[in-house]
Amino acid sequence: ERKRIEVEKAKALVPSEDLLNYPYFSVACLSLRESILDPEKTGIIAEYKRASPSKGNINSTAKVEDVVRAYEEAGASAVSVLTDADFFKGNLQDLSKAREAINIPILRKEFIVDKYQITEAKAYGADVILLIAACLTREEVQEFAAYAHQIGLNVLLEVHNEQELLDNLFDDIDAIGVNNRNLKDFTVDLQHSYDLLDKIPSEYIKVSESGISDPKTIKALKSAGFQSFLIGENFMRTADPGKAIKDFVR
Ligand code: IGP
Repeated sequence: ERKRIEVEKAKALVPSEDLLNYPYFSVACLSLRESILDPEKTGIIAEYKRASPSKGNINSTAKVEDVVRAYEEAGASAVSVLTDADFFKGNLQDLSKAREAINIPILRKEFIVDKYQITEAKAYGADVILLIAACLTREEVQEFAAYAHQIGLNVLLEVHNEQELLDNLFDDIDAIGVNNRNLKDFTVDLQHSYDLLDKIPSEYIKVSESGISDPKTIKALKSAGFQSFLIGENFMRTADPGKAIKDFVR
């Protein structure tokens, strides 16, 4: 896979022992659970996303530090920063820029296939990593989640169907996100969230991901039992994503 080649190149450039000496590596992470359950906040995980494979360019001008600051001001519980370059035009510097700008948890949104990327996430200032069940074996999910916890990171597991969910209910997972978007054909259906909701054990924070474009949808998801909502494109496709989230939560 292209991601594995990319990771081998990164390792050759910066060995993982070096990442352990990066300043952010020794900074304690913020708790995703606490921030999502904070009644002063909205439960929204707001995403900084320049482009996507399904939509192409979404926003190539808004600066990461400005956008995440506005997200925080509007009451986002956390922000998500894409670091994948090929599909999403993101990078690791965006993660560090976000870290300098805000004080709420930051999710490194990435296709994680190697422990090295978890060390890297922490070294560049992330508080949370994403593990996508569809990209990993259950042994990998278990091992990666344990390692993330060991170095202080929070873990969000992403699932798209019941099998992926039931296969991966490990202790070292903090939150479970149901991706409403099918990663193979990019179709979006909120019904995935409703179908899986009751199968998520209560100890996990429940997140509904993708395709949310309306405050009414959040209301409905919330009363059904979701505590958190991952939203990117709806904010990023406007000229001013910071204004978009403020209008959305008003
Ligand atoms: C955000 P949207 O439809 O609001 O832009 O979706 C987020 O859920 C989406 O970017 C996402 C994603 C992913 C991206 C969910 N899972 C995995 C890359 C990889």
